[in-house]
Amino acid sequence: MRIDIISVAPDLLESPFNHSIIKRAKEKGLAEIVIHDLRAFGLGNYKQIDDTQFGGGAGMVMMIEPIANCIRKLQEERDYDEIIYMTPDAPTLNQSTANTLSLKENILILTGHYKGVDHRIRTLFITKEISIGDYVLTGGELAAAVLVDAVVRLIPGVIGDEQSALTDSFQDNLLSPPVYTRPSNFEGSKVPEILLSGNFPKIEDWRSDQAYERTQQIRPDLLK
Ligand code: 6GU
Repeated sequence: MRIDIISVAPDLLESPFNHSIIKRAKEKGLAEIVIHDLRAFGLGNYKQIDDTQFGGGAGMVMMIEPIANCIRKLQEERDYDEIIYMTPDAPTLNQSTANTLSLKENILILTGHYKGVDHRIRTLFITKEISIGDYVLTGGELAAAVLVDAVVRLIPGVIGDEQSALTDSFQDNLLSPPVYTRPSNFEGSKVPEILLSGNFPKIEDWRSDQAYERTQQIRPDLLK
């Protein structure tokens, strides 16, 4: 999978993509992530990328031309399956969206700053808009890092243990059951007996029950 990201703060994206799973995915050639500095497409001597908004109001708006020029240049190289705009006023990211995106070949992600982008970018170029939750971040970079992490780890071959991505919380709309490792008794606090029983069908039943109970308690909205 190839992921291009357009950003006004490319530095913010260096570290998250050079660690652990994403780093491994890049090294194995399973994911290629390229960051593009929008400033390079800024207008005039000052490389302007934002301006005051029509109709008045506080806050700067990202201009249409630098973004349009950047997107069009990237489109000369490849066709994108999705052009995604990261913004809080959008549907919230969930596991199902991550699963769908992990099957794509080419994704372009635009990260916003300030008051956001000129709305015509959204109507003319963007095919999908994603928020990562009901709170406001300074910019879309950290949100893009969250999206890329959620997607890249699902690409077949990225996680060694294929099973583990499938048994994550949310893959079946349930939270994960509790997990334990040694010691089986820590200062009198014991691991549930069933997990030491060796009775694997019963252990699976127990895990399912726990997943359902925890979801009921912590995130009843997931059960609907
Ligand atoms: Cl995608 N961007 C920003 N700036 N804030 C957010 C967000 C995105 N998702 C939640 N908050």
